[in-house]
Amino acid sequence: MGSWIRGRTIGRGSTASVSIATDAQSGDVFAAKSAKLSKSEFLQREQRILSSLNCPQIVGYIGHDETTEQGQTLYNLFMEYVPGGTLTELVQKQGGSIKESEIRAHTREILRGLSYLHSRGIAHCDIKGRNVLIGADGAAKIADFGCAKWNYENCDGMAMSGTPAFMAPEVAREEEQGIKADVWAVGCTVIEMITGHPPWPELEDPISAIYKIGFSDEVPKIPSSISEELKDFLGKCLRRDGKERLTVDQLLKHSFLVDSTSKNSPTSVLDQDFWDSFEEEEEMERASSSRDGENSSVSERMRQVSCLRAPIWDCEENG
Ligand code: 3AM
Repeated sequence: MGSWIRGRTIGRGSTASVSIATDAQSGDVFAAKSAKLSKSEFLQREQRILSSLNCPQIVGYIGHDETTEQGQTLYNLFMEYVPGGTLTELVQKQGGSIKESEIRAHTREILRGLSYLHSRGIAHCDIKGRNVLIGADGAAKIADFGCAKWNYENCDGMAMSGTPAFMAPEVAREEEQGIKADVWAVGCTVIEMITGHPPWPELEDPISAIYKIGFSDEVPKIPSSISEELKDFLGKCLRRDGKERLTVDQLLKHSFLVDSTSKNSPTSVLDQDFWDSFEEEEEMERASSSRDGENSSVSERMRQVSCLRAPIWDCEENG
């Protein structure tokens, strides 16, 4: 990477921030995600994963470097700049719900990106509206690989990560986090496109969310205002038993995505979005340094969760 100029910041987390950047020679615009070198372990992981990918439905990798700015050494990851904001913002701008034809298109794009990832043995582990960017052509691209994992990766000592409201039951129980959990999160993201909010709006905080998701026998409420095909599609993502969930390739053949006739546009608006943001990088750092071992009881797990997550609920997740 040659010389480049940092422009305005478009997102900020506790360890990484994203700015617009311009190539000094060509004038090309791209996005730079930067962290202090000493805190860049997760950004460097993201670089290793993103640099191995090339798919229109995944934010494009450009390169990386290190710079010294205001006396600090920074690690910078360069990506294509995706100008249309996040899927969450798109839904909010349209009043908290988008048409089924749009849900169909974006769900298809997300699943195509995931199909590419999963075929390479990679699970994203944090699919949600805020991690889906909208390109100049209106199509969705998956971003933020800060939590992604290779399936064969030994996860011992590596905390489960992601955003509570989008966590699959097996992730909430800290049993496993793989490609099946991405399918659950696709279901949650579809709920976000229908209602303008993550699933489980009735739960008041991340601890009760994790407890209910992990240890009850419930699934997120499926809005009644949607087409039968979309209800069926959601039902096939949101199976508590990961083995019963369809794969992304099976979902791509589901009648909701194949059938292009337009369906009713839902309007229900639910009222809670406190967990929309979540600082997973900091959480992963804290979690991996303070976990007590594999055989925690439920109450012990809840204690850990409350210790680990309480200080960061209010953080804006931008990492
Ligand atoms: O802070 P929010 O969630 O609104 O949209 C991304 C996110 O916005 C944006 O930076 C914020 C922190 O991740 N972002 C990330 N990567 C981007 C990219 N490649 C990007 N915006 C444009 N292009």
